[in-house]
Amino acid sequence: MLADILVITIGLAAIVWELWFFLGPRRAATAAALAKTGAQEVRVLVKNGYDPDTILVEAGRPVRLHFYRDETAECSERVVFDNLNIDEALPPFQIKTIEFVPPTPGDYPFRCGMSMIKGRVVAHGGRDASRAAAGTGHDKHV
Ligand SMILES: [Cu+2]
Repeated sequence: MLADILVITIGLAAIVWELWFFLGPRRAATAAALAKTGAQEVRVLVKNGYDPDTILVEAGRPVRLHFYRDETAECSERVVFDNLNIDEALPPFQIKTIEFVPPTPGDYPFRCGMSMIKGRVVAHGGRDASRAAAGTGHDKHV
């Protein structure tokens, strides 16, 4: 009887953890900070994934993503933006800046060379989101 309760309890705990893991809160999207140059800049930590993995920008303005690859795992050694024709190496423990201008509002997904880790740049038409967030939201990787 006690063993049954234990098994059920462990089973329920596993289910709850699994639900939380797959359905729980995601990291919030990060709005790019608008630099004095007019470029929209974000630092992206590359370690077991991309952090942040959702980046909000304004379409038609230069975007500069500063990828810092804090690992040597082969998985993340390249970063690929399929719909921008970008495929670049990310040297470990260095900052690699990827620069582009999202031509139109929409989604610009990026991924590692094997599509195992993923992120996306979401370009919007208005200006408010990136202005409101200018200067904030990216200091945790400094
Ligand atoms: Cu990979």
